[in-house]
Amino acid sequence: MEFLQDLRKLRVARAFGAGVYLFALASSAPEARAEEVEDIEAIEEHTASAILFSCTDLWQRRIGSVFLRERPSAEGVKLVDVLVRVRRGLDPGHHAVHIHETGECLPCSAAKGHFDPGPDSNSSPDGNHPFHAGDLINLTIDDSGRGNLLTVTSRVTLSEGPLSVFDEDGSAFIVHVDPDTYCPDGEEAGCAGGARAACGVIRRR
Ligand SMILES: [Cu+2]
Repeated sequence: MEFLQDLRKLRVARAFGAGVYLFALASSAPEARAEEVEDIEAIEEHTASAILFSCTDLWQRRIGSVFLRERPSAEGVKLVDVLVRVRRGLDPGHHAVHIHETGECLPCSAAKGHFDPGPDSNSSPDGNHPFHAGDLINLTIDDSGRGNLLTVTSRVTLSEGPLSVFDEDGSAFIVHVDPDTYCPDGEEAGCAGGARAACGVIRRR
């Protein structure tokens, strides 16, 4: 849950301004303070978020949010932590979650297929699943209508490069009405989660 702690630090820094945050750290050792500030700079550098809006509600109400943070693994591989939080608007159970190829949610179909850059790109949701770069795992919603998904992917990056979600037309998060079966028998209509329940354009923080 280090990601959640970092997220909290970032929120504190944003809410009170870096100056106040540094003042609050005044009682800690100077090395610790320097480390905290470096942490925040690193977090600020490659973080992104998306506000999830309902695709099924006429008013397109906000139902949750997504936070993303890129960090290097011990071997220097770019990893992206993904935290999806939903507070309302979805039925209890499993829901497919993917990064879709276009940063547009009006309407939700404008997010197009699954994010899958590269020479053999195939963004067809059911046709090339679960092999897309933007494929993630199911989000589980409990009986109170809430759910959190914390996962990690090395298939996309927030920093520049061939796998960056910030390509020419951006990218969007989609949560689907149905579970992701991960299409074990190849292409089958709806195996990647069916209709779209929520959409959020990914933006740099
Ligand atoms: Cu999808």
